[in-house]
Amino acid sequence: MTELRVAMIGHAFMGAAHSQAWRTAPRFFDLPSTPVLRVLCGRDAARAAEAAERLGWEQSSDDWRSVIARDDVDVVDICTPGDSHGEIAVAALAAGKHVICEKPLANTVVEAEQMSAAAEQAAAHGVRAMVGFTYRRVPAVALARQLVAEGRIGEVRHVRAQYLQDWIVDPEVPLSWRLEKEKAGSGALGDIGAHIVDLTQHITGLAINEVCGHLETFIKERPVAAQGSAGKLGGLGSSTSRGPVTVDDAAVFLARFEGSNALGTYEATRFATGRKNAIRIEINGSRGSLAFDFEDMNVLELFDASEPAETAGFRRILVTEAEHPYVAAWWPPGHGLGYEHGFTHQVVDFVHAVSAGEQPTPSFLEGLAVQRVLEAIENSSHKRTWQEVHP
Ligand code: SOE
Repeated sequence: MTELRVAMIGHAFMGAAHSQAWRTAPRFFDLPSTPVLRVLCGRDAARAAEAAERLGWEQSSDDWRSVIARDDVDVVDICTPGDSHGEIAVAALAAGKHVICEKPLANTVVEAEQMSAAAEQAAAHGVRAMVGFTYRRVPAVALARQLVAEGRIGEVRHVRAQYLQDWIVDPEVPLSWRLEKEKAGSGALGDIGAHIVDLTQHITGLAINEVCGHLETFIKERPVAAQGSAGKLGGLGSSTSRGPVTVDDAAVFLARFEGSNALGTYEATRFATGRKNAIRIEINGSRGSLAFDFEDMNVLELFDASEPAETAGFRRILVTEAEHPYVAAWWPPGHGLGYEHGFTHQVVDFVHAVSAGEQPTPSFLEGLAVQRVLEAIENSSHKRTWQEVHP
């Protein structure tokens, strides 16, 4: 059994999610190589050391450049804010390390293009890169994609997607990196809109080629965060001074798809009071419909229009059977999976692809495609017109 020695850069919310995935994957799945949690890296040496201890890493470092130069590291897992994804990923690929990078791939299309070009060059030498759109690996989502591909709902007419959160409804929630354009690129659009762009393209197999959108920032100034006060999403503790919010709080957009006359309607917001992490996707086709809500993530709803009208209706499929994607490795039927399992499945698929010398998905090219959609939505909002998504 070979080892796959991992270095993780960043150790906040995503770092914790990725750490549990690296630890858990080989315990529940048969893997061709065993992940080794070699080194965790963060900007502050003491905090990185504490996180390494808590999250199960052998060593810690405060210098990502020296980490990616190490001979005893095979994979670099990037869990930092978007403004450093490009620099770290390009350098890691050039150093011959496989890369997993958190979503969205980058803060701009230009950076995403550079990353995608670096990934293409690296692939020629057998070095692989993947972007972490983890919700693809929720079993109900993976099943939805299978059912669409099998033609169970026929031709797709409507793609309806919402990603609803409410963690900054309170105007006193302080500023954090997710509310800074320089660090995050955009707000709800890139953070959670990126997920529903990726998910709907993944489930339907359709590529968005035109968009019309509007972005809104409801709360334009917020308290400056007090030092060392960040909660899971950077939302606790504030000082008395205030600073500008430089990203969108919410994004709505319409979309058209290449080679299809399907209509897409999308909403990504951090202001859906009461909704915590509601990723709602409904696909209406000529022969049926599918509906998913992450707040009930073990369920996929299916409507089959060929059934007799008197008994037809949305059926709740409890996606916990061994026949369902990824589920056989876990618990008996009905016992359910959670948020963290998507990250474990991501590691499982990554390790299989890398060990087999294959391209893991989603590739950086797919990450770039999402970035192009996001940019077109921003342009549309500024210009107040439809915008093509340029390949
Ligand atoms: C914060 O909005 C966030 O953590 C996103 O950054 C993640 O991608 C999503 O999984 C949950 O919400």
